[in-house]
Order: sequence, then C-alpha cells, then structure tokens
Amino acid sequence: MKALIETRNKGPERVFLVGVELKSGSALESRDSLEELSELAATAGGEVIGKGVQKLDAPHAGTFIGKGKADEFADYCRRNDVDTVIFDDELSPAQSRNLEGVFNCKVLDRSSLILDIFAQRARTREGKLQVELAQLQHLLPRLTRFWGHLSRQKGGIGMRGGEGEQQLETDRRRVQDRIARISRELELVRQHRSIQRHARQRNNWPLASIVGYTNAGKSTLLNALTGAEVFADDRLFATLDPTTRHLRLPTNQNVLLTDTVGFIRKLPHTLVEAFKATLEEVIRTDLLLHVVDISHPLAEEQIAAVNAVLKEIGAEDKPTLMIFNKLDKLDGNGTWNRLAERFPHAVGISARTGEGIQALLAELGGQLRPPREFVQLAVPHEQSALIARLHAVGQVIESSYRGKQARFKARIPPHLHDEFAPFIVREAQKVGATG
Ligand SMILES: Nc1nc2c(ncn2[C@@H]2O[C@H](COP(=O)(O)OP(=O)(O)OP(=O)(O)O)[C@@H](O)[C@H]2O)c(=O)[nH]1
Ligand SMILES: [Mg+2]
Repeated sequence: MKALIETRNKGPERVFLVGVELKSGSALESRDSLEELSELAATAGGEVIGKGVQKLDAPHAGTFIGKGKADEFADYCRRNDVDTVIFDDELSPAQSRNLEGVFNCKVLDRSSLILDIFAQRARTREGKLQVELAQLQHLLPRLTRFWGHLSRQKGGIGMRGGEGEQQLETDRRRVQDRIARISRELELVRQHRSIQRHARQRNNWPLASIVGYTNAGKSTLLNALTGAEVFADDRLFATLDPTTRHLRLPTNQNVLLTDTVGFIRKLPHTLVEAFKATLEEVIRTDLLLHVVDISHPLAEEQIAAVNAVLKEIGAEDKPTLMIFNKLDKLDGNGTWNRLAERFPHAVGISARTGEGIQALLAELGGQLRPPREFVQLAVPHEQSALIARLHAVGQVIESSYRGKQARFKARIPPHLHDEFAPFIVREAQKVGATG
C-alpha cells in the first residue's frame, strides 16, 4: 500500500497538527503527546508547518474540536498551503469526513499516521502483511474522497455522489477482498514461522524478550549484549520486525533474546490486533526485559503505556526485569529515586557506554535459572537418541555404561520430565541447580 504521506515533486508534505487538552487530562501530557505527534509526522516524511491546541470538556461528536476552532485552523491551513491535517487522537469515520469538509484537504489521525510509519518500516513478509491488514481495517470505515490512493482513476478523487460514490463502493469491496486474502496469506506465513521456531527451540534454551517504549534503546541493548547488528536510530519505530539472537551468559547459561517493535501511547487498536501473533510470540517467553529511557521526562508515563499494551496482549503477569537505560544522559536523580523505589530490582545501565551491563548479565542469570529435577535413569544402550538428548538438555552428573543398561544421575528441566519418565528409576526433590 502506498504511504499516506507522500513526498511529491514540490517537496515534503506540509502538515498541520491538532491536539486537545481535555479537562480530565494534564496539560503536560497533552503537550508531550503533541510533541510526539510532531516527531511521528517528521518520521513519516512530513514538514510540520504549525500546531493548534484546544481546551475542551469533551470532544465534539461532529468535528472533534469545536466548529469555530476548526474554521479558524482551516483558515490558517489555507493561507499556509497545508496539505494534511493530523489530529492527535483517533477520529471516528464521521468526524474524519466532516473535518475534511471543513479543512478541504486530507485529514488524518494519530492512528493512521502510526500505521503509515509502520508501513514504511516493515521489511519481512509477515511484517508487511500485518501492517497492511491493520491499515485496511482502519481504512475501511473511513473511505472518503480524499483517500484516492486506492484508485487513481479519474473520478475517484474529489468526487462525491454519482460516479464518485460508485467508485467508493468498488473500493470498499476491493478492500474487503484484500483483507480476506491477506488474512489467508498471513496464516500460511505464520505456519511456516512456527516450524522455524520449533527448529530454533530444539536446544530448549530459555527465551527472553526485550520490550519497551519506542526509542528506549531496546535494539542498542540487544546489540550491546549479543553483538547483533540491529538497526538502532534516534527515531520512532526504528525496529518493526523481531530479531532473535543467542546470548551466552558468564555463567554459561544460554538465552535467546528477542528485540521487537516498540510501544507508544495511543497505539492503534487495529495495529495491536494485527501484530498480536508477533507480540504473542514475544510474550511466550520466560522473561520480559522492560527497557525504560530513564532520562526521558515522561519515563513513568511511558512505563504505564507499555504496561497497558502488555495487558492488552495478556502479558501483564510475566516475570519482568526492569532495565533503566540511558544512565549516561540522566541529569538529576529525581526520576531515578522515584522509580528505584517503585522497582527495587531494576538494573540501571547505559546501553551506549556499557555501564551496568555486567550487573545486568548477573541479574539475568539469576532470573533465568530454571529449577531442575534430580533423577536417576536406567536407559537401554540402543536408546542412543534419548541418551544424546539427556546430555543436551540435562546436566549429567554421573554416568555408567557398563551392565545391560546405561545409568545416569542427572538434573533435568521439569517440563521435560515426561519425556524421560519411562527410564527414571529414582527421583529426588526438585532443586534449584546451577543451570
Ligand atoms: N545516551 C544514550 N543514548 C542511547 C542509549 N541507548 C540507546 N540510545 C540511543 O537512543 C536511540 C534509540 O535507540 P534504539 O536502540 O534504536 O531504541 P529502540 O528502543 O530499539 O527504538 P525503536 O526500535 O524505534 O522502538 C538511538 O539514537 C540510540 O543511540 C544510552 O544508553 N545512552
Ligand atoms: Mg529498535
């Protein structure tokens, strides 16, 4: 699908931003949210020409902001050659249509903008399909005359009624067909990936996922820990598709670490839905590493936003290690003190300078150490595959190959108990072992 914000011959698209300060929210939060919207717009290739804010008790049903304010902004936009107006909050289909009437140009909301950036970032087949699915689902109820990119035919754009309406109907059908096709294709891609995952999981290493707000330093951390070369950059949503790398801790424990897409406030619901499979994979792990940019003035709000998404994908109860990143950038200890009190086990690091990484590795080792069962086994010699498997996943403490059967004393992960059960001749209590 084409980018919503297009860079044309005449240069970057000129963008005007609109935010509201609701009486129920804080002014700081809405200002910061608008600041973030501005970064998002720039990330999408737009040039922010101006911003407008209105204080409201509640959004208006018809035009989100008040009609008078909308006219005032529209006037400004006309005089300044604005191509696109972007609202910081999700607009209903009716609001979008009405506002396009007032502004007489393309009107987007934060969700469509985020979707647009995701579309530009997606690299893998699955990533691209997921984004397109989310975009189409978001778009379907919003098909209006300015969404001409679906059909470049004459009459598609700028025509309401008559041929234009018919064109919209055709577009709707096409969108629905496409949604059905993408869903089927995604299913196939996912089946394939689940095969790959099983291959990777052969050796039963524990899994950990790096999660956090966008730009918190997740990819930088993965790179610092594993020498991976994931693209890390000072822009929002640098990473979209998950990358998994093997990490061997100083204690010789092995971990598979996955870095993935960052979260943001007001993440579009269709996007969370479309990415659910990817995200579920992320949380089907033994441990979450929640990276926080501790130098950010709204670090606490960002933690809350991440937790909200984690909750939405059913991961709020996962064991989590909090990591306070960008210590090198921190001035003053206020945020640090407050957050350290709330998260006593958090580890402070700088993924950039390497400060605190050793302490992080130690903490990681402690948290990932699996409980082990101590067992004695008697295995017929011809069961060589099982014997090999025991050495791969367990910790063999003593072995003897004399006699009719091979005998072992070993520690095995409890979840593999069933696999070895037929050969266990003696069990001891579960013990916390050295991993
Ligand atoms: N000063 C400082 N900058 C850091 C640190 N860690 C990361 N950064 C910078 O922060 C920016 C974002 O880093 P990324 O690793 O791309 O962040 P991310 O969490 O992967 O971001 P997304 O993939 O966009 O969600 C980059 O410019 C990094 O160089 C740190 O410890 N200190
Ligand atoms: Mg990243």
